[in-house]
Amino acid sequence: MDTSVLTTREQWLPHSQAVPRLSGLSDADVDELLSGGIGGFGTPFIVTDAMANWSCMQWSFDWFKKTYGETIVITSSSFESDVRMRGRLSDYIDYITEDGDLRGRVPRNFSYVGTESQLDTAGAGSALDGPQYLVSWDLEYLSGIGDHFHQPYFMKDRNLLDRLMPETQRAFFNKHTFAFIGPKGSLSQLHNDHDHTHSYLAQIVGRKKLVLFSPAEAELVAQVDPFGFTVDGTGIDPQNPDPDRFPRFLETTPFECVIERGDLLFLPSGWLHYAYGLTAGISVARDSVDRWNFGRWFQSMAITNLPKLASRVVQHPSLQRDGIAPPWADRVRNDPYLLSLLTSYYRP
Ligand SMILES: O=C(O)CCC(=O)C(=O)O
Ligand SMILES: [Fe+2]
Repeated sequence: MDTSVLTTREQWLPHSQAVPRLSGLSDADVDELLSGGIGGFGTPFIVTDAMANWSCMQWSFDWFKKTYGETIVITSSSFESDVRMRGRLSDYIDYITEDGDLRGRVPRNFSYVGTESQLDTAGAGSALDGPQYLVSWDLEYLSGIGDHFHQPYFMKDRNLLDRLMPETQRAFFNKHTFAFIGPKGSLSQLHNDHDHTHSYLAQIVGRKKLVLFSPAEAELVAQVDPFGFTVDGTGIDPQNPDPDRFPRFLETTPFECVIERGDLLFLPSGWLHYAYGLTAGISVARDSVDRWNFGRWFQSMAITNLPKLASRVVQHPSLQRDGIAPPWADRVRNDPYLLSLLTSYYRP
């Protein structure tokens, strides 16, 4: 394994470490990286020799415009925002490649999703706080595009999800095969991903800054639910940490990095991440499960997702319309009794 450490003066937090930049990873290296680290939750790492032969390296803003320009996309100021906008990808690409500060500006020909009254309750201001971001763009319905990027060489034979049939994957699992296309200043607030999968974020165009925290330190930098997931919008802002809300913040060991074209950042299961576009950019993400996160992933499937699934069912418009679901069914996701019952089966 070749190692080199990023030397960057773009460090935001006084006590952070650089994410190691690695290449030529062996199976034993990966076992070490995913099993040790802070609290036994592994160590994040950047791999510099994973993407060279992937055809997504040919992607550019122009290519997306030419190939999928007419596709309708939904954008928001971050994935926590309830206020969304929709319009054509080609108009969105024009918007993110404009010069200047995009805060408060929206793409040409885009319209709000939902009604005016929804906008009022969600607070239209939140849509305009940051630039519009095509975040977690699910590529499943764009035929063939997902074939442009893969499990990296060091995960190929370890990913247990690959052993399951594609049909099974689609039916039962949350998806995590996404593209992120955003402008300078695109923001994903501090969070960790669903289902305790490992995941990678691979940079194709542009530069992106990330700040990472181990799940072992999650409670020092965010509100965390009984299953170890961050509550949306409660995390620390690494660009402006608030010592009143996070008095023990300096006890943590944050990691910081900048990823650029050809860098693949690997995030072990549960690691908290904050992502900020230093330039307009394109990234892709895919998830994985191996022996080091299988237990936590399985618990997510078997326990955490039950109330989520149940509430999706009862919120389905056809049941709502006919008044079939009883009023309590709507609350199942947040029901304290159900939650305590489920958490009693949960072993972090
Ligand atoms: O790139 C971003 O803005 C966020 C990426 C992310 O949250 C993920 O890949 O899970
Ligand atoms: Fe994420």
